[in-house]
Amino acid sequence: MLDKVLIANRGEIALRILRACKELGIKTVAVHSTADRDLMHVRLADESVCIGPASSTDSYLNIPAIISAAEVTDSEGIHPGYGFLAENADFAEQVERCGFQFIGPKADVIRLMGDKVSAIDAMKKAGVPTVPGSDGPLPEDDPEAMIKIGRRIGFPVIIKAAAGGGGRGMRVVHTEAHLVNAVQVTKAEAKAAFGDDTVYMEKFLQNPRHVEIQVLADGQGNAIHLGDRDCSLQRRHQKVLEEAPAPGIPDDIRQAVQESCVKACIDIGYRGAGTFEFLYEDGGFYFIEMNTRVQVEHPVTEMVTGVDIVKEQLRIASGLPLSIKQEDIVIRGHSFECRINAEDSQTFLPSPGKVTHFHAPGGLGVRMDSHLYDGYSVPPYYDSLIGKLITWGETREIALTRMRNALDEILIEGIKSNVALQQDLVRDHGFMEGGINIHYLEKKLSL
Ligand code: MV4
Repeated sequence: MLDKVLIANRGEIALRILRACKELGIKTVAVHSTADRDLMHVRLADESVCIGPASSTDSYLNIPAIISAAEVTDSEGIHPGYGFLAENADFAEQVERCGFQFIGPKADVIRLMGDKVSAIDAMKKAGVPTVPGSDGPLPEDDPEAMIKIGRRIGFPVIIKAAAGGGGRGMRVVHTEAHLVNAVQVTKAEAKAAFGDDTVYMEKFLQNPRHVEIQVLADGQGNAIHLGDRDCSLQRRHQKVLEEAPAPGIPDDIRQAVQESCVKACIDIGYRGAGTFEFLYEDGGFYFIEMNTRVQVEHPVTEMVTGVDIVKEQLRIASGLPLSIKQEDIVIRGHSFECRINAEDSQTFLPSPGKVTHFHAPGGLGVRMDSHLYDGYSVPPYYDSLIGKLITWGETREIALTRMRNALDEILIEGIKSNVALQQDLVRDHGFMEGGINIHYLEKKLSL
């Protein structure tokens, strides 16, 4: 097992990683910005190093500072969490070149999945179902060829930047007449945002759900899936409320796509925890992207499988084989996660400041992953996630009832939060029924 791990992140996920390390007897190093001295995991870590000023660019994205901190503390591994450098292939490469274990896949696999065109190509080859599309980058300066591809796919289509992902750098095109200009604009935006103007085309699915599949692979020939999650309830590409399993998907369709993901893990030589993102529409799964990191919503999968995903990441990075086999994975019950943000429930504007009082809900089937404590000040420099409230129940109804009650029990004083929005969502009849699509929340909010 790794002896000492540096946690290259902050907030709730840094605390989550610290807890997993402690359970495995791994020593911990917290790195933090000057604005984050008072973070809960910094207090609890065996050692801590200040790596720079408040701005993420100078601290949590500062590769030399993080690697130096690993060096001076004699850390063996680096856990990137999510966001920041988690899917930065250059970071993973430098970490390993400097002799540390990157807790995630190999740099070339991160790079392969970071380029959405090569990711889709690899998935097609592995038998993962993909969206009908251009099967590669769109040809340069060839309007004729472009229109031909558009006609074959059928309008509406969507133009996406190969270097994009997570909703950045895409544009929907409804008719042939707008295609060439839309491609030109998307390319220019992609060049400016990512330094790469490669774009590709897909059929635009109008009312899909966002369903993703969690996998674990040890890089020693073993790969398993931990079932699926539905993350359709989102606003501006920010997930708000997630659940596992995705409700109302036929067993045969679910099983086929899950097995295709496991095969893809073997084919690409995957190592670590990963997520296959799909659009699900009219009984069909369509791969769009793969995330090569632990995700914010991983707890709902942990609740229905009993598998500690972060501990598995640490085991895998230590060179150990997966601790569980596919046959051991049984999806039991149902789980929800409400993201708790320091923001105004109506305007969605961030609300940093001092938390004068915090009370986390509890009880059977209730979990709160949060770094908050009485007197903690939420800094204004980072994302506004201050916690995740997770519930489990034998049935979807019980898990949802527990969520309603837990949300009513939460106490966050001194700053604004989105608890009121979550309280509304868990009583929304469309959501309660299950199977809402990616447009549901934005439509509800515009009413
Ligand atoms: C799509 C799509 C419809 N058709 N691709 C947005 C985020 C990025 N991961 C992919 N996204 C989409 N790709 C095709 N071919 C609709 C979206 C999309 C979306 C996807 C998942 C969750 C929320 C979304 C909100 C708007 C658009």
